[in-house]
Amino acid sequence: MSDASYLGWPFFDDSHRKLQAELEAWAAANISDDHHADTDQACRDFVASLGAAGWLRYAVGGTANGGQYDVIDTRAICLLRETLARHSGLADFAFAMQGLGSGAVTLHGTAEQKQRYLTRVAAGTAIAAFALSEPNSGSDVAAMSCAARAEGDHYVLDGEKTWISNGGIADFYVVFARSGEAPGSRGLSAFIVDAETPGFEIAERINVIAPHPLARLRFTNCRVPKSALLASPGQGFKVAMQTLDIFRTSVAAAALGFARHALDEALARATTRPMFNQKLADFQITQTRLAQMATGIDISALLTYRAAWQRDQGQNVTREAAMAKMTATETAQQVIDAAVQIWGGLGVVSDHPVEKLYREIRALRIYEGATEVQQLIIGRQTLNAWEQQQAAQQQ
Ligand code: COS
Repeated sequence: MSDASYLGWPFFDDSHRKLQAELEAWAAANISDDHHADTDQACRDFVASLGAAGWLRYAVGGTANGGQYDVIDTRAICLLRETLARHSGLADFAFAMQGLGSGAVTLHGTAEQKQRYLTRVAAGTAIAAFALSEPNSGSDVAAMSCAARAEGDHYVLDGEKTWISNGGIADFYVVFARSGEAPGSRGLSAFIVDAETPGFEIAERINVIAPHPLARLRFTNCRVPKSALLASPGQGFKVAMQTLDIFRTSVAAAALGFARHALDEALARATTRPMFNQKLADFQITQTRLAQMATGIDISALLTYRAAWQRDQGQNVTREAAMAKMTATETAQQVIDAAVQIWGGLGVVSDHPVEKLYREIRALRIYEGATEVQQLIIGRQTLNAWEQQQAAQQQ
């Protein structure tokens, strides 16, 4: 069992501690991180079991639509992701994508959209996906070219999306497209597209180092009713950013879960491996490495739960979420690398726990805003704050 002393931090209340304890017990009894021969099926199974056990209720907002609370509790989803990630990367993925894929519906859906989609997402009977990236527009969201033109009571979508998690198994996709109200970021809109909509197809399934359902999507004359629009036309960029503001913090939490698992593995090895008539853990060089791992984990946890707590207070967290995501994912990569080193040759054997973590962590430094995008966000916000301070002093 990993260090749980952080649960005593003032960011949490008793409901969070209870949630974490119950989830830990459930995960220990129900989650297996064995090799999954069929990743799609494993993912569907995780969604179904997380839904049946009630954990997906935390991924959506609105008690009338199956949500645990009216507003998503960011600390709860972070604790869920951290705990699930410690047990299984794919279980965490299944939970996270239900939240990210339906986040825009929670934030901006009409009562009808929420009832139709969120209820099933929370029950684990519908799988959600978030379709933002394109072959030529990943970090630069405002450059997207997938088009949505209004035609009578419909919008017609044409173009492609790529790197779409749950692509191929999702029941619906929240798709961002250029509707053209204005150039750049002010001319995008968000739509809910059901997987069976004519004109929608999976163009390609993509295999990655830590297998999970992933695809390139193609829209060809794909007609969706105007009732599928989320928020107002032209608001798509902000809808995407607001969704990412919630879930980027939870990516940090998942990285934290992976890092805690890696430290546990490293400790188990270091305290039992005989070497030069003592144990690996008796060498100061090992202790130094363990100290760096433990400190990096606490730094990540502080930033992650600061951002989560701040959002739960109703404050803007664009900067804090970026700091948490950047730090926790980069640190987890280092912690896991150190765990592999401590395990030596065994650490690179296929499907060894630390070898799996080594593959699992890599994508987190890229998706939902690469580290470089987080740096851009933090840098811009730091400069803005400085300029505002200067302007206020000059008045
Ligand atoms: N919440 C609400 N509104 C936001 C926002 C946020 N978090 N961030 C930006 N906006 C608004 C801005 O206020 C601005 O509004 P106005 O047009 O009214 O002035 C508008 O959105 C455009 O913002 P900005 O000028 O900062 O946009 P940029 O095109 O420069 O892009 C980055 C900013 C790079 C931060 C953005 O494109 C991004 O996050 N990229 C990474 C995307 C990503 O995570 N991709 C992975 C896909 S999910 S796996």
